[in-house]
Amino acid sequence: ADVLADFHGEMGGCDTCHVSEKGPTDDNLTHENAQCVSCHGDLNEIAAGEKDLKISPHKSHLIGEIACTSCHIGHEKSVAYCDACHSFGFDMPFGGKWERKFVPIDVQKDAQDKAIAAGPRETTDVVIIGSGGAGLAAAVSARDNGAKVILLEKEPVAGGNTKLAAGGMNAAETKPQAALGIKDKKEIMIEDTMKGGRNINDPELVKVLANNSSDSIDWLTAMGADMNDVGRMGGASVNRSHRPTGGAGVGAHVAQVLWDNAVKRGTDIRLNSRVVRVLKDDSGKVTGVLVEGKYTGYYVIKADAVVMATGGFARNNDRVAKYDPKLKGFAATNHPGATGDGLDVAMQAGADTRDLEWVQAHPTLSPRGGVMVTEAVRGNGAILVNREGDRFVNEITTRDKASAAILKQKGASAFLVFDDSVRKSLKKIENYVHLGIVDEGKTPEELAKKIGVPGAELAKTIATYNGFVKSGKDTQFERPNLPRELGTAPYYAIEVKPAVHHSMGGVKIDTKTEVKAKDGHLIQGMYAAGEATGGVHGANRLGGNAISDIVTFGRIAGAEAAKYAKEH
Ligand code: FAD
Ligand code: MEZ
Repeated sequence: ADVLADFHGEMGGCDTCHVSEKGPTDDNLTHENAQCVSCHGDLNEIAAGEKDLKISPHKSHLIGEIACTSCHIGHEKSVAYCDACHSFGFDMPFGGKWERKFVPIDVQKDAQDKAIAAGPRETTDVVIIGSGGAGLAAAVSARDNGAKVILLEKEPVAGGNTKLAAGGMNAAETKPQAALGIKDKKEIMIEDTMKGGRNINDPELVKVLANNSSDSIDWLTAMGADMNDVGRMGGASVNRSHRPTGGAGVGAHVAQVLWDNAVKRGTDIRLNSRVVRVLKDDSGKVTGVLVEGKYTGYYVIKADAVVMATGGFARNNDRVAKYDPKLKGFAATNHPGATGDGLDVAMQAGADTRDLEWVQAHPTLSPRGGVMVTEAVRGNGAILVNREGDRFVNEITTRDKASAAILKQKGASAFLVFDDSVRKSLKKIENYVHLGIVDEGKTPEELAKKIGVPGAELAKTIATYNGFVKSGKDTQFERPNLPRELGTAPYYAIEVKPAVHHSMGGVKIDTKTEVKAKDGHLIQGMYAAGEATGGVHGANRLGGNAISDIVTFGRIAGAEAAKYAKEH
């Protein structure tokens, strides 16, 4: 047997897995996955039997109910989905190596035209494209505004980049800030965002972002989210980045809360379902979408309104390098679906775009683990040192500046150095320890030896930095937040280098998330939110502003699309 299907076929024939020999009846593979669980148990049961493994492949930060078939693929080589982002290299039965080629949206034009000619297979009020935070927030608010919703996701797992988000969600004048005595103003969030974006942001969208940010925190909290820890991100004047108590990762939590609430409200969520066209009538009004169901083929859904929540394209290096050749060949922090085919769909439907040339590198990807190390580690006190053992930058400057500074260092990488008090301040660090990407030493000198930097110099750098913390002023690099001295053993280091992280540009929208066409008119029935759009972040997004963006604009998009559907 070469693949799982052969093996199961030998045991009991096709109906071991399928209802009939015709194969899957839906793109979620609902029946097939239930068959896996009926014999093998569910993910939790399998993970419970893997206590001896350092990394259990059945335990993860993915959201929703993870389908067995996300990794164990019947008629092809099985591939561990985790290996798309991590460097685990799991050895799977009937397994292959992770690889994914970008497939253009119009690759099977004839089959697509045939499906369109056949007419709609079903009808709904609102179609939402993408199951990241923007899409799920839109689904919740569209349902709350009375719309029937189908949400389509091309990947076999939900959550997009949102489920990976780590450091926090920016919001000003919030209840958690007040409880911690943090004084902030929406106006300051607007100023910080415009300055970070080099003032090319759309100021009206920035106002919507900041002015709705505390309501978005309340909205999430009312649905069961814990956003009570507040820390600092690069380019922010005050602590305004909200995340779960103790500093756990924000994205998996927010995505799970939104998923649970979208499911609770009866959203029809379909995985393995790529939208390849937004359909319009002769007057230019949206009439629905053409879906490429991985197992059921092409079909049309008739809908009054469509929300593009398809995320960015940072994982598509050909596309990134087209807009910013300096980033050619760079690794990415993103999930494998961040390829930009949503953008192609929107452009094909006549949407205008802006700021596509602005692609952001995140300064701290761990080359050892393949994962991004959150800015919150620096926000909570870590310093960046080079191979000489010296600091070289204000660690919480904006990402463009921090990334450029790291790339100038020997080896084009650096070390995040922190102590046990920083580790204790941020739960997320436990994930990095678990992944085996953190080096440890009882003293700065012992740590230095492990990472190959001069011990006396590293000890001196830490002592000098601690002096700045004591005096409250960093006279070397003017780091504005100096949260704690690095004096509690053990000491830790993570090697880091920049990686492509965020596409600031995307579809042009107005403050109601209506999509603008090239000639400036609004495309009737078409809405967009989140990383698929341009204008909110200008030339450089501030850490923590994307989760704020997707919750606020996703919420608006869902409500506006539902309202439009009701009126048409
Ligand atoms: P996504 O969450 O990426 O979702 C888009 C979805 O659309 C994807 O699932 C994709 O597969 C799907 N899709 C695309 N095209 C199609 C199609 N044609 N048909 C069907 N489905 C399609 N921001 C912060 O503010 N704070 C943080 O702490 C933070 N940490 C981050 C950490 C990491 C590692 C990464 C990668 C990003 C982080 N960001 C953070 C950025 C933030 O997570 C993203 O910008 C944001 O989550 C994007 O949300 P979204 O809903 O717009 O897109
Ligand atoms: O906004 C982000 O991308 C972010 C805060 C990432 C991180 O470092 O955690």
